[in-house]
Amino acid sequence: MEASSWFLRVLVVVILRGTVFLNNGGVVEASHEVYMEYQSVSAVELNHLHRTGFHFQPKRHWINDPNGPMYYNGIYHFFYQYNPKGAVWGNIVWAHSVSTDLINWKPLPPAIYPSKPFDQYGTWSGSATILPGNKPIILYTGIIDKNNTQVQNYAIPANYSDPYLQKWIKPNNNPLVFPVGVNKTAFRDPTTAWFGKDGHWRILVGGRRKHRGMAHLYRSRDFMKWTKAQHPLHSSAMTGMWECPDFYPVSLDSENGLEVSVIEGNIKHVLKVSLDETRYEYYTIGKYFSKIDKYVPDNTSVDSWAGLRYDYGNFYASKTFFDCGKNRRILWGWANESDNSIEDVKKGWAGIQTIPRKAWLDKSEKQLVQWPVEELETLRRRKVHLSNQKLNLGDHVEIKEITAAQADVEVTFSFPSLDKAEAFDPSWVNMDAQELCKHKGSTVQGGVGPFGLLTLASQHLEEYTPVFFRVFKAKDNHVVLMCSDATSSSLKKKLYKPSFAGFVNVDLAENELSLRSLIDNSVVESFGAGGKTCITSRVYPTLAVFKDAHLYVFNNGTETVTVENLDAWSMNYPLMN
Ligand SMILES: *[C@@H]1O[C@H](CO)[C@@H](O)[C@H](O)[C@H]1NC(C)=O
Ligand SMILES: *[C@@H]1O[C@H](CO)[C@@H](O)[C@H](O)[C@H]1NC(C)=O
Ligand SMILES: *[C@@H]1O[C@H](CO)[C@@H](O)[C@H](O)[C@H]1NC(C)=O
Ligand SMILES: *[C@@H]1O[C@H](CO)[C@@H](O)[C@H](O)[C@H]1NC(C)=O
Ligand SMILES: *[C@@H]1O[C@H](CO)[C@@H](O)[C@H](O)[C@H]1NC(C)=O
Ligand SMILES: *[C@H]1O[C@@H](CO)[C@H](O)[C@@H](O)[C@@H]1NC(C)=O
Repeated sequence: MEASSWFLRVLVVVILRGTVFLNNGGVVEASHEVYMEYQSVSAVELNHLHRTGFHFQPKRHWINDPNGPMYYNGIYHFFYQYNPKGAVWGNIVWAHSVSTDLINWKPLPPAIYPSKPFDQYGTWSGSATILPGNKPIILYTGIIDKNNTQVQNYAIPANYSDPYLQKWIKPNNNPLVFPVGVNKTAFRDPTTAWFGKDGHWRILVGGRRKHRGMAHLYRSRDFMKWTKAQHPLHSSAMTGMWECPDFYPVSLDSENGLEVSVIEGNIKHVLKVSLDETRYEYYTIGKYFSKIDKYVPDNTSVDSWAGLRYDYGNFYASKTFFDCGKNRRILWGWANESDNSIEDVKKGWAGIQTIPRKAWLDKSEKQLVQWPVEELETLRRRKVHLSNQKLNLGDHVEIKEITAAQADVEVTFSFPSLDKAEAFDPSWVNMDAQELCKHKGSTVQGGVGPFGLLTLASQHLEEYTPVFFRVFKAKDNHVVLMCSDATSSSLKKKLYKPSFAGFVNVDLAENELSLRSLIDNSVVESFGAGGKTCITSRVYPTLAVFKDAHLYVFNNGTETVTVENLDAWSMNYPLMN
């Protein structure tokens, strides 16, 4: 991904001796900034203030998309877009780390970097496929000229017996796919391949035709000679460039994951795309008609920028893989910074990966459910427990004796009834959740809610990132809003502080709502109602740091809320690159 975004179009911001000149160079379609001057400014000293403790990060510099995650001979491989020379986007290579538990990571030399005519201007995102005979192969996007022309290449391990697959070869019959009959600067991010009954492999490549986003489909018998299908697997009007498509089956019978070539049986399919224009992703649940190679979203899935999202916060360019070791599908996503590039250069690093999540189909069959991989729990240390704690209007109760800046919190709230729920104004129907949360923040008193956690809070609440629910009564049902609101997260002024939010499609018959938050210095990653709605916020407190960070449960609704159960743990540091 990241093609035209970072290169040709857009704002070119040139920084010279501390002076910022804005030079609007051409068609502005999105606002990604290319900091030419900083692309190769190596970090000298690292600022540890907001570095995360247990999220995936390299030692220094810029990272973006997760690439080619896979499980091979007992080892998890994780690749990612990385600038080895600086803390802003540029000089991108495929950095490589390995793990046996998805939590502790050992760094290896970059696996793929520009070196051949078919990738000399860039080695961008892609995916791994394990071919028959247990042979991994990577497909990735190469940039072949200054005009940003995109082709699809492959790489294979130099030595299949090397347990870490450290060295990768890019054979000379690359590229495998030229951009013929497609927009050549909007043609990237090949998926993992699946195998059809007709003996052909299939991959998707993200693209666009004018303003229609699409997943181009290619077929091959031998994985080397690829033919473009006449029609894309799927497309959607007015969505712009589709980056990082991901397409996989989900089981209707179990939470177990499925290998991507399972195309029949009691299953549905998921198609996820990353929208370059909004910098958000959405997915649909639907049916894959394998004989005609068409994907049709269910009529319960919204197929546009307003569709379901894995995560309603800083989360992009995600990718899943099937972990055959534990029979689960695992989701990785990139969480970018919310400060600016000048701050990133100063701190010497930018970007993290969210905690890998297990993903499966919800019982409603209308959405996915996500949960942090169980291995994360090995980092839990000191634990505090709270139960049966009543919270009246305006109460906030501190959860003490854990490291509140680096914690894992699971809590269940209950309320006696929904009678006091605020009315859902019919005019809000067209408002998105984030807009609603902006108006109905944690300090706007309600009926049932707002209640939840105040994370990364300073002692006197000069700073706090509230993660909370609010229940509304609509004409025929209740509407549950979940917010992760960065508005008051930092005393620093020039930061991106969005009121991220999503609706939670949950049955309130039990009068209960649960929440889990992974709090890690500059990130709060939250899972509402057992993982039905997830939100990641990047925040940079100035007071609520290290030992001075606090954690509270709170209620600001007129209905009394009870903390039925709360478990919170201090989180340890894993081995991190
Ligand atoms: C790049 O595009 C320009 C303008 O369309 C064209 O003149 C030039 O030949 C192209 N260069 C390459 C390497 O394709
Ligand atoms: C391949 O890796 C194995 C295991 O590390 C090693 O024993 C062998 O020497 C390697 N082969 C070559 C050609 O490097
Ligand atoms: C091709 O893609 C580029 C990059 O996204 C875009 O600027 C251009 O408008 C596209 N061309 C057409 C004809 O859609
Ligand atoms: C949606 O599809 C289901 C079957 O897949 C059908 O029973 C239902 O009537 C459809 N609903 C609408 C509104 O089209
Ligand atoms: C609850 O709302 C009041 C009134 O808006 C506000 O002053 C207070 O800070 C809120 N409490 C919390 C814990 O957010
Ligand atoms: C992350 O950073 C914020 C603030 O600069 C931007 O608004 C987002 O568009 C950006 N997200 C991605 C995926 O690049």
